[in-house]
Amino acid sequence: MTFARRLRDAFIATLSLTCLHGAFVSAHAQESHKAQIDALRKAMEKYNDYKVAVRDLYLSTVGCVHYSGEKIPGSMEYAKGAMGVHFVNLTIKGPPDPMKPNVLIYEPVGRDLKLVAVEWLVPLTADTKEVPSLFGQRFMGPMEGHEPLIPKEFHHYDLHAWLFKDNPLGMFAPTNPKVNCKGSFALLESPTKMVHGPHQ
Ligand SMILES: [Cu+2]
Repeated sequence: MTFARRLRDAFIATLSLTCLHGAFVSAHAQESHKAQIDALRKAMEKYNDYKVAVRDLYLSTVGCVHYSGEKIPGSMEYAKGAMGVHFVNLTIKGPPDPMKPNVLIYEPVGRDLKLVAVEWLVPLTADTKEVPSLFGQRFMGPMEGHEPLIPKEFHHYDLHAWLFKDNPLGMFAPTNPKVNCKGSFALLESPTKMVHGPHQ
């Protein structure tokens, strides 16, 4: 075997070991995210009764938010679908806690509300150095507040997790085409404007 060939083989062996290591690390990360998501789902189950949520200071913003799927330059891209009724807890502060989302999302079903997702809403401040992330998912944004329920000046990042209803667009997609706002006080929102944040 020539030296060049040995060198090449050694290089390939190192490369494949590195790739294997990378795959192992990401599989491991996914496993631990899965365990964490399962624990979160268990902890949030009690909020399927929205009265329990209200008593814990998750307060309803009333409107069931949905998007038409229309794309507007400079605005967030939301696939056609609903984001549901948001219950926001303003007493939860600080960096996003994977076990304590500050928003619960309900789907109106008949005269009831069913818990379908949770969300982390993180304000953009002068101290924000990087895009927040949880479970290996980067938050969306920064964007303006979602008018008319949240003032435009509330620049923020957010991440949704559809823990209790399958989302064909993915567990962390912002809208869910399987959720609907029929029969409730519905708000058709046009996508929020994107704003500038730290370098991404
Ligand atoms: Cu948002």
